[in-house]
Amino acid sequence: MSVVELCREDEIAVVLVDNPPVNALKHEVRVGLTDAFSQARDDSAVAAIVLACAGRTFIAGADITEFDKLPKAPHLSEVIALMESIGKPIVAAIHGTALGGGFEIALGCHFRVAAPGARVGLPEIKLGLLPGAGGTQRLPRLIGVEKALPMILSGDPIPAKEALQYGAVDAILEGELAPAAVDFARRIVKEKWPLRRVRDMDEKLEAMRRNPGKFDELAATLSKRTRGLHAPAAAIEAVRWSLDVPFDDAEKRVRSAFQELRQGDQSKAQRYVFFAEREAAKIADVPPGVRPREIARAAVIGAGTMGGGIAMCFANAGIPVTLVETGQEALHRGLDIIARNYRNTVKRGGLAGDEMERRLARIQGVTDFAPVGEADIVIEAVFEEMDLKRRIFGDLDRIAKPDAVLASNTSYLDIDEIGASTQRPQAVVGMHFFSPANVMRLLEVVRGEKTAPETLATAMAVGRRIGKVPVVVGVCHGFVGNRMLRARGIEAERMLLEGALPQDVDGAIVEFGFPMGPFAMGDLAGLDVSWRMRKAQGLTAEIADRLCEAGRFGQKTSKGFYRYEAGSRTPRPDPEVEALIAEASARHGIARREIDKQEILERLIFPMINEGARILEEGIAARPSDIDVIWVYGYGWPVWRGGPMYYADRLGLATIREKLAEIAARSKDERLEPAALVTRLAAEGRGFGSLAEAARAGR
Ligand code: T1G
Ligand code: NAD
Repeated sequence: MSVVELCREDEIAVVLVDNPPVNALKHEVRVGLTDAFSQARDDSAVAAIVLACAGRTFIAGADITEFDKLPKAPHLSEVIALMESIGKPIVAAIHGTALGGGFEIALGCHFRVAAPGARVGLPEIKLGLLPGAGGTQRLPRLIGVEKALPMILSGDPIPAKEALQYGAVDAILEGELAPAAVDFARRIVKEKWPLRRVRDMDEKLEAMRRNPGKFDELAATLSKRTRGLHAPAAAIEAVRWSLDVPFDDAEKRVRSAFQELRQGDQSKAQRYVFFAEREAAKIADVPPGVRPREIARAAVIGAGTMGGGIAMCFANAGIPVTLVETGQEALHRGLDIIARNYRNTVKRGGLAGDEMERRLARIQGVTDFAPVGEADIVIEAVFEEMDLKRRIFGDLDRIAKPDAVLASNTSYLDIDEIGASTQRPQAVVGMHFFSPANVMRLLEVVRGEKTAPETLATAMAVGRRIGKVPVVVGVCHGFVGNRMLRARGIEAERMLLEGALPQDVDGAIVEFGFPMGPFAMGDLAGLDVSWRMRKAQGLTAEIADRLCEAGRFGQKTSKGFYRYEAGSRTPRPDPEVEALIAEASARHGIARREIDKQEILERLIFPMINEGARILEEGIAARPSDIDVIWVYGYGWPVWRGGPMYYADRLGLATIREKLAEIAARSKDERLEPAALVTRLAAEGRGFGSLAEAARAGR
């Protein structure tokens, strides 16, 4: 079956793309499009052409898997140039998502019609690329730079209604799209609508051409959060060319800028993360036939820091949620924080007022457990105390629906032990959200020994439905993310004793690409949270313990590893902390020394990688790429570095093994000795990536 069909509805030709699952523009599709449009051009009986797609979506872009190979002609821009040369009306009929090259080919049509639920966008920036087939030149011409540049730099699609308001689509058609699009094309022919190629539309650029300073202002505002990334700067330059470079010259420049980014390390890493995120959704031993349960209502126990955010996730996804607290005071404290968060989003223009009201109305606050009996999924987010959690799961066992999923948001505790406090451990699973829960996209789905496949599949499906990136992990202390974080934290503390200061350590990892370092992060989360946990486990952290004993819990007390001026979240070095650290070094008889950035980075990152290897050895994570997805979506690992395990492979495991041995010797910590997996793969000249290849090949 060919991936592109040409059929006729009398005088209207329909070019139909059918390349499941997302009609990606692989080489064969480009060849098929070239043939179909050429035929339609040469057939005098054809008065107009409709470009449509079979399956669940319009073209969702170029085939990303082809980017690791040499590009083959015809290139997408050549297909679009052919379309623009035909001189017969071409209508793009968009359903699902027209993304990247898919939206670019639609911009190469004279008209765009969309189904009500359709979305259009240019997400290339999320792959470390820029739109390579005219999106940077045609979209500004169609909707103006003020609208086009934010779309290109965020990479986020917009819904059909907004696209219509912007002029990115010409009509939203109800009912079956393809026949409606054919009728639309017929009207164009019958009423002789003027044919304009988007590339020839300049009127929306005039104002900014006369005042290019406005472009610089807009670009500066929009590129605030693009530190370390190459693609945003390249995309901004390309859109600037739409103002002052002739179309065809600009296209040529875009093409070479695109090729340069495509071959760059950043885009390779971001493409790796794209597929890693999709791999993470596949659970090896849960047969594809296992259906997730229908979730019509949720319940959250505890409306504290996490419970409130989790309830918002469900309300945002349109799922009614019951929020349970111990008493009215705690309940209203939780509900007030939720309402305040929504109001702030509305104030920032990120949410319409009426939509806020709808979401708030979906959250029902109670202080009695009875309503939990109506929920299909219950997520517990009370204090991190095992006895309390076991008591609550015992209550849930009696109250919750027979087929309800019972989940815990515990950060560290044993899901099997929690499950054992019920008669239905098969329904118990961990759903570990990250703070702030309504913002952070990562969700560690903790699989207990007795967690049933349906329970797991349901937790994963719910995770995707509330906009999270769910990753399955096994039961161990701290699961995957927090366990590796702890390995990093121990070495960070050691470096303070040996000579570094918090700002040195944080500075090095921020330069590497993290949004913040371990000490500023500790201050943000509250040093008392992990202090309470360390004490409960008889663990110590020399400096952090001293700070907590001095009542320095971080931002919440305006003092932690740093000091914070009133109303400011900016960490400022504090001489009191430096004195406390120097005194601790002296007490340990440690002569403080200069520790350079490279050493700091290696001692923060390599122990994490080593712990990641142990996590793979123990089967706590199914794939190295799952660990990378966890760190990119939960812990601020820079996406353009792919993740700790991907990064390790770039450096080479022989180097990692060697460095770890050095660090272990200096820190006299056998935990830092290279993990067996690191040693084996290094000896075999392999990387972590080869494990996934072996798994895929069934070896
Ligand atoms: N190329 C290759 N494979 C793709 C793909 C693509 N563009 N998009 C999806 N897949 C695979 C995916 O790996 C998965 O495979 C399956 O399809 C279903 O995807 C020239 C340079 C469209 C919103 O960035 O955002 O055009 O795991 O699980 O949740 O300027 O896929 O089943 O084996 O994500 O319903 C720009 C990427 C490319 C869009 C659907 N386009 N795709 O989401 O399904 S660059 C994108 C998505 C470009 C031009 C440039 C989403 C989706 P498998 P899925 P979904
Ligand atoms: P929190 O102290 O902010 O909130 C806990 C809430 O639970 C409180 O409001 C308390 O009143 C309520 N509660 C206690 N007993 C209850 C009961 N019997 N019934 C109903 N409500 C009850 O704590 P948090 O930071 O939201 O943490 C909650 C859980 O989430 C813990 O297990 C924690 O480890 C985990 N977690 C926390 C974070 C984080 O960054 N704070 C991140 C991930 C997971």
